[in-house]
Amino acid sequence: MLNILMVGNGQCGNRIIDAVNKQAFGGKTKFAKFYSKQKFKSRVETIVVNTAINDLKELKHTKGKDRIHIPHLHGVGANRNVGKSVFTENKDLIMRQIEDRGSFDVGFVVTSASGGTGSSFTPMLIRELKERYDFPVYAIVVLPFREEGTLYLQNAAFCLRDMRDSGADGIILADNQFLKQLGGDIESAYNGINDMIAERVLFLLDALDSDMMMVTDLGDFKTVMDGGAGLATIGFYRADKDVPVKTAIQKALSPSGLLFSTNVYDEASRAMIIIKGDKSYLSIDDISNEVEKLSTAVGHVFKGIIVRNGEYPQVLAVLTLESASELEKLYSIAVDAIQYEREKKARVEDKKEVDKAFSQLNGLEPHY
Ligand SMILES: Nc1nc2c(ncn2[C@@H]2O[C@H](COP(=O)(O)OP(=O)(O)OP(=O)(O)O)[C@@H](O)[C@H]2O)c(=O)[nH]1
Ligand SMILES: [Mg+2]
Repeated sequence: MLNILMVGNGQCGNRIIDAVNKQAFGGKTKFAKFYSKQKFKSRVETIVVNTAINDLKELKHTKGKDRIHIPHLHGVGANRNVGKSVFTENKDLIMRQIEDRGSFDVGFVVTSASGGTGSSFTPMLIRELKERYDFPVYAIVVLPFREEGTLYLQNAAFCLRDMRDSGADGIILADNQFLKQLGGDIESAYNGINDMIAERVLFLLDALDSDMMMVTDLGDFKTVMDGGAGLATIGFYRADKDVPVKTAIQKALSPSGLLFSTNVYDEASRAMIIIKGDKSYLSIDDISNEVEKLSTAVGHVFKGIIVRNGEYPQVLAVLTLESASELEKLYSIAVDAIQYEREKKARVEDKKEVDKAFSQLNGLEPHY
């Protein structure tokens, strides 16, 4: 049995953990968390942290004891500098909550890259965890819609750099912009994306702690995550009808299955593919052929197989990336955004001229 820590920071991180709890408690209603047990084989501790009380209140499937409110009522307004100092002031409170929950084999910390709270807390929290404990810690990071504005773009760029410097054992990317294809209004797009991430995380946890026909375990996961440039993403496909396993694997690796835009055959560096389903779908030859195609392009591919009687095939692919051209594009627009903000600040400094105009009134009173 594995001991797994999952922390979600800021609104986006909180909501994704809430989606994990929703699926883990099998929760159709918000009361499921009180009556049912999480459907994990592992011991999974979920914790959500936020500076905005309203973001925490809005959660439905996460127990009250798992919600940590850092006094700073309305968030930090996308200001990562404020976020960093609020984290430092409240570090002991957060670390105590984690310490109280015993020991862990692996940790995941979830956040958006572009807000203020989660994007500043997460690299600092990972650094603390790495200093105190020796379990691997992975970040799951959500990238912004590109049209969300200059502050979010610059935050995303600096957050990812801090994340790299934090000692995180890997960064799993999910991209709102790429996943926008799901359509719908913003609220349902968020929920759809959060559910996608939650479903993949739950599948991964199941696979790391399963008696598989052919085993992949935490050790393999670590090796996969060690490959590449410290960045990774996840692909997934769940068939809802009779689909050959070969097709299911291809779909998991195609853009419609991935959380981040990449051509896996060009950019992936190592991979782990886990196939779950009824025995009738698990032809070793078909699976091996498909996996071989990927390993020819990528190098090493771990494969795992889980038998689930009566289930259509499901495929999860964890892929570390050697390069990420989509991220390079994001950085180039982020640099423009940073320059834009800097120039604006300079212009505002000039506007201090306005103060000079007002100062002409010094010592004068209105006369009527
Ligand atoms: N996928 C997804 N993205 C979200 C969600 N909520 C917010 N985001 C994205 O997250 C970014 C904003 O970050 P938040 O997580 O809201 O910010 P925060 O960490 O709470 O920080 P502050 O509110 O600034 O204190 C934007 O890019 C949003 O598009 C969500 O539920 N799902
Ligand atoms: Mg917030």
